[in-house]
Amino acid sequence: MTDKINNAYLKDGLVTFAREIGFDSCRVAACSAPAHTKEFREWLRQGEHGEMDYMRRGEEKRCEPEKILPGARSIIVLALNYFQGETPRRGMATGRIARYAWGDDYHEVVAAKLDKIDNFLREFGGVQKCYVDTGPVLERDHAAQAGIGWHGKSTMLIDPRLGTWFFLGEILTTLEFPPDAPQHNRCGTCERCITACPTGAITAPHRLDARLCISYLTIELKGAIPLKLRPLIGNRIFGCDDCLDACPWNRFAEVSRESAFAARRSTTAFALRDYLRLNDAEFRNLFRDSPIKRIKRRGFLRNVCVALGNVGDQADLPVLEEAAADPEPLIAEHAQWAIQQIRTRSKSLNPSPVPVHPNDANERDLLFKSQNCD
Ligand code: B12
Ligand code: SF4
Ligand code: SF4
Repeated sequence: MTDKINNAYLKDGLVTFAREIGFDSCRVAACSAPAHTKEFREWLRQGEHGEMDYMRRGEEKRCEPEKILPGARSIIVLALNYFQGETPRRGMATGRIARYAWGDDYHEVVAAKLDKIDNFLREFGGVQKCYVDTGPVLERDHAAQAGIGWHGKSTMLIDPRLGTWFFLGEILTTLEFPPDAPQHNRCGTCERCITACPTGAITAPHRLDARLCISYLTIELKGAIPLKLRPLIGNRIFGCDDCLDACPWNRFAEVSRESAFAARRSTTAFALRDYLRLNDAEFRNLFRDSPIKRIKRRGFLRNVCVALGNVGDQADLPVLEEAAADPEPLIAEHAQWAIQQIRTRSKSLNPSPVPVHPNDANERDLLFKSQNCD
């Protein structure tokens, strides 16, 4: 009894401390099996994780968090806003990078903050394990259980204040804190995310086939991007935000307090063809401490070639010809494809521009009015 009272006090201290070090939300769930293990296992059985083998390898631990930290009693879930507002639209030739990658790599930013909480709890005898997208944890299930937000139909977790623009971090701890209540689902009859997806990757509410998702294709997939999906990628070169941009709950989003996520010029204002000129050292230098460095020059230039194939013109051909002779076969093949696309387009009497999805603020507001969210 005394322990429970003490831990209720400690929880207040924890939440205050989390806020002080920059987190936007800190809530607690009991350490128990996630609510959607059945759906997760089915997703794996259907192969919808594609080449993300780590998802399959961690199956048992994801379904039973006690296997990660024996004696764990609570899961502390933290949310960190990364929204940066709008950047000026610079046209198709700039390429689009998902907002989460505009600034520094969140893995490092969030992990450093989680370490501080770990140290804080150690003083009270807690043993902890911290994760931010780095371990076998079904993060969104625990976050929903703790009431950080609700499961959107896009599979994104939504907080009514932050929208979808936040990262999650978890701390499994042997300390037992009073759990928080879940939030009720406020998607209502809305299905904006499902219709906004350029590739049909959200195959049903709460179900995403990663093999079709542009985020997967441009970040997780290591090899060639399937030919039939290339035209659907448009000018996206790292990740995708279409189902997030479409979500009416994002109209409430406020700019993050975290300066590490401030947009860099290299992620919001570079011409596609300038990226194509980067050698390996320049690439590493340009994307130091950015999540983009993870896919290396070969993955990034592969994506840039696809984007140029979709939106480029004759002026891009010289730099694409150089890329077509790149010693890295992956880049060379995608550059050849892009050249072919541009030549076919310029021969055509009526070149059709790549469709862009309606995601600017005005249009979103208009659409929100016609939705029945909540
Ligand atoms: C693998 C992965 C991906 C894959 C697959 C995504 C997916 N939907 O599965 C790819 C590469 C496509 C991807 C893309 C993105 N990702 Co990602 N990804 C992950 C990762 C590592 C695992 C997700 C997972 O477990 N997938 C398995 C499926 C089965 O689970 P799920 O999609 O989360 O679905 C849950 C719910 O839908 C629910 N559920 C299932 N059925 C039903 C039915 C009902 C009725 C209900 C209510 C719920 C429900 O249960 C599932 C399990 O919790 C997590 C980190 C982590 N360790 O959890 C980050 C994570 C989910 N990604 C994140 C982000 C930011 C993104 C992107 C926005 C990045 C971008 N802009 O390009 C996109 C968003 C795409 C999208 N709509 O999800 C954040 C999401 C934060 C948030 N607010 O939700 C996470 C949590 C990373 C982090 N620590 O911040 N990602
Ligand atoms: S991130 Fe893009 S491709 Fe993936 S589900 Fe959302 S809208 Fe579709
Ligand atoms: S777009 Fe609509 S259905 Fe999709 S997650 Fe947002 S509120 Fe839910």
